[in-house]
Amino acid sequence: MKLKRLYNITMVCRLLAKFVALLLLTGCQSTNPASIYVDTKVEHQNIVAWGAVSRLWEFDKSANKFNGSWLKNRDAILEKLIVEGGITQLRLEIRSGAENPIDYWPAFHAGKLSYEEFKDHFYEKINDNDDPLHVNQTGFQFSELDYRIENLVLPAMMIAKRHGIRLALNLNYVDFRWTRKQGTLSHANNPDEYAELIATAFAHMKEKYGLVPDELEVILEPDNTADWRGPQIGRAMVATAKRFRSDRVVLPSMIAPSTARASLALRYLDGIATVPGALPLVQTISYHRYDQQLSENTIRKIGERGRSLGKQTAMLEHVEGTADELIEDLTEGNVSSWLLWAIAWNGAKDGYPVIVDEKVVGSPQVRLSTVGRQLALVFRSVRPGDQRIGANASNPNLRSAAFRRANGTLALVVSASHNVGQGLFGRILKKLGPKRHFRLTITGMGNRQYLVRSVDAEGREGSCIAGANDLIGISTGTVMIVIPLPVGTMAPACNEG
Ligand SMILES: [Ca+2]
Ligand SMILES: [Ca+2]
Repeated sequence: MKLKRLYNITMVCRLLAKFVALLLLTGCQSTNPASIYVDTKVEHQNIVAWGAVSRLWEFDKSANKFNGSWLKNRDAILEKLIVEGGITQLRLEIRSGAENPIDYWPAFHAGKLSYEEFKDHFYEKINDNDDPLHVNQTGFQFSELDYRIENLVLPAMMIAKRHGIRLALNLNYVDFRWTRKQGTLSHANNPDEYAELIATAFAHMKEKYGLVPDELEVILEPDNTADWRGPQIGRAMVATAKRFRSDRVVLPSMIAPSTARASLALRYLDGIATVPGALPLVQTISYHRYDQQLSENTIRKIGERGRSLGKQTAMLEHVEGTADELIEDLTEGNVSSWLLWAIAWNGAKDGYPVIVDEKVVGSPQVRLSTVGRQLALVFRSVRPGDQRIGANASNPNLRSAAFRRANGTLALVVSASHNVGQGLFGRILKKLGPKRHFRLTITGMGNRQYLVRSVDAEGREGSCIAGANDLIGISTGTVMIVIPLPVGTMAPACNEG
């Protein structure tokens, strides 16, 4: 009882503190201009990829069946995602149930199997035979993988190529514990069997499409699986490296541990490190952002570990991700790659960068959502190979990240956040909290003029020109990018003096 009372008091105090924070947010208007200093002498990570997952709304959960209605708008969606949205990599998933003598995809695709019935077999693993070194081709099913390659990956690569963009590919193994049927084989506890499945999938993709994934994300969200923990991941990586070597196949970059909760990533990495030879195989330390309460400290520690081990880091999934989070991951987590999750939805949906609007029959509108446009400011201006450099903001509500780009020019990303903490209350405050208006000056980028492009919380786009010492305005929820002014650019001056 006493404990409960104490808990209640703590909760009341917390709520009061948040109420005070809200009052402060309401009452305070920033009067003193903030400043952001770009430090070109400080050099950080190189960018590797901005990603999305190769899926649309083929799994129609509400109608409980396959839905191919996105196919007619597919090219417009992919063009929007890659050319306007700035995506440079697709994640292609292979589920553990691909090792199964029965191919359930054709029946689901033909409408003869419901989504729920199909889903039952997602992670139903049945061994092809009792020898991981001898592949029984009839024991592996790649028809769903082929469908995604033919209908999403290859068309996306063609569109990207047409625009001079190289689209990278990440193959990601998935083995969730959510479904009832788990089969009779554990890839987690039989590393050579895992290696056989991955090697067989790679060989299949190479042979049928000439496609070689750039990266292997070893296991998606091991904390959401029955058997995958750090040591299992480590053993699977060592077995895969050995298998690829003996098959004389080039080993892709390996990414792990991709925990759903960022706060578990380093514990899983420690588990991987207990397996001899495993840690050197981890090229990128990855995490997702599905923690109930996620502190900046958690992200910072991942960044620090990456630095101390000389490895890249990556934030590879958060459906509700924002540009503000992206900047936190880039600066605190030092990430080289970042992924929201979805591509598009038939109508507006939180977290989906592309919206397909079919309200006008026969004339579908395909456009970027607000979050899609805010992220695109970063994704299109900062490309793979570009390097993050130093940037410091004098106000903690202004997040910033600066980059030196391939052509030698700089780019500075700024986001104005409520900075009201994490959790449900923080999210509500971020959504409903009153707007604050900041004024800022930028120094360190050189003494010249800049183009300032912005997308505010409501999705309104702005574009103006600022000199090195001019005051620039930014409101909470707005993301902006500051780049050297291309010659001949026409835009109004940023008048905030
Ligand atoms: Ca097998
Ligand atoms: Ca076998």
